[in-house]
Amino acid sequence: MGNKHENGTILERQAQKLKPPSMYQVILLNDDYSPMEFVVAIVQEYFNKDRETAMQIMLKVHRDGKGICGVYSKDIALTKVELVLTHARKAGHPLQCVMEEV
Ligand code: TYC
Repeated sequence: MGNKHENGTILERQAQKLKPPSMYQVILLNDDYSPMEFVVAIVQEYFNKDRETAMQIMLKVHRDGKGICGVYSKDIALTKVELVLTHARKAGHPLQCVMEEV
């Protein structure tokens, strides 16, 4: 009854406070030892890129020291970093993968 108006007021206050979730870039870092073909395969497998795009990202990392593989919500970005690092360590490569808030 009279609550209707109060609830409406509360919902409006909450709506004003809502912010879109932060997004995170997942970034590969260059090193001297990870094979180029291995990095291309990682970018294809975990970041859903075709071979040409994966090659371009790998070459950018190789030349510039780092490169963005994708932008994701926090939990997805964290999972991708973990999966890439686990795969790289199991394969015996020192590939580094980090996330940065956009
Ligand atoms: N620099 C590596 C080489 O010459 C290739 C490489 C590219 C490594 C990208 C890591 O994230 C990387 N074999």
